Amino acid sequence: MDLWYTEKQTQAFGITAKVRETLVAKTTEFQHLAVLDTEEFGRMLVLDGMVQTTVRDEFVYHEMITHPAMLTHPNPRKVAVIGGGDGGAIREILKHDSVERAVLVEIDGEVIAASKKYLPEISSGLEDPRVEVLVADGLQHVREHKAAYDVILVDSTEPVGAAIGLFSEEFYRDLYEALTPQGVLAAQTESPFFNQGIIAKSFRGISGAFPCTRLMLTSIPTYPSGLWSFTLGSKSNDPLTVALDKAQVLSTRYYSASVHKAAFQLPPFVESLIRG
Ligand code: AG3
Repeated sequence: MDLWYTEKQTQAFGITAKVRETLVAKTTEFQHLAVLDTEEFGRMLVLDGMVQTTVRDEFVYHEMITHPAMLTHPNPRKVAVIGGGDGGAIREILKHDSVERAVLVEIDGEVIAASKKYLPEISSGLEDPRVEVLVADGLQHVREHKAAYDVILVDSTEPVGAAIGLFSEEFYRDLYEALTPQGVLAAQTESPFFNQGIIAKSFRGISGAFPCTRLMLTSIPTYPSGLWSFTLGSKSNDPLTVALDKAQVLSTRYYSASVHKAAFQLPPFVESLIRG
């Protein structure tokens, strides 16, 4: 029997993957959680019906949410990931020798457990001694930590359910306060085809809190429309002009110094979303 999984990315458009096996399908305290083994993209983590990551294309997202922000800081020692329970961003953070402590603040412990069990290639970094895993509310954690982190990555789901607050102006101001003087924020900010309002609003919110705000684009085949954005907020260094020598020593498959520079070049229809 053929089994196919469809994510309805909008009311009228979706993505469909042929499924070899359903490894997990359950409702946690916070959301519906599934891990599917798909034929084309390998194992896939799905939360509330939305594809979060797949073994085959996760490197693009996790490298791009992590390295541009990490290289924008001259010496990132303490780093936090808000959300990101699959551990992919943590794995990338640990590639930077300067890192002494990486804190994962994930609200749903079952996402961490399922990722450890079924997505070892993505979650492996969670066992590293530099990593502290907290099953906690990221909003509260950020509010309660002042000048505590050099880099914070907001590796959230879409702004629905528990993640709504992670796209608010108040949260962006709290992130600013939680960062050290040269601190850098990177947040995933959705698709310029399907989520234009979110890009505009998060860019406005981050610009309201940070002196330097930059939008980046990346191609991620399993995400809505395949074109995805991240927004960086930086307290003192501009991600566009920062030195990228350290990019050479990172072992990456998508990120490089030239990809870093290219990612900030925006087509006019995307530029117009943030210059309104
Ligand atoms: N977080 C962003 C996924 C959003 C995808 N949206 C969707 N499929 N409708 C990914 C977390 C990976 N660590």
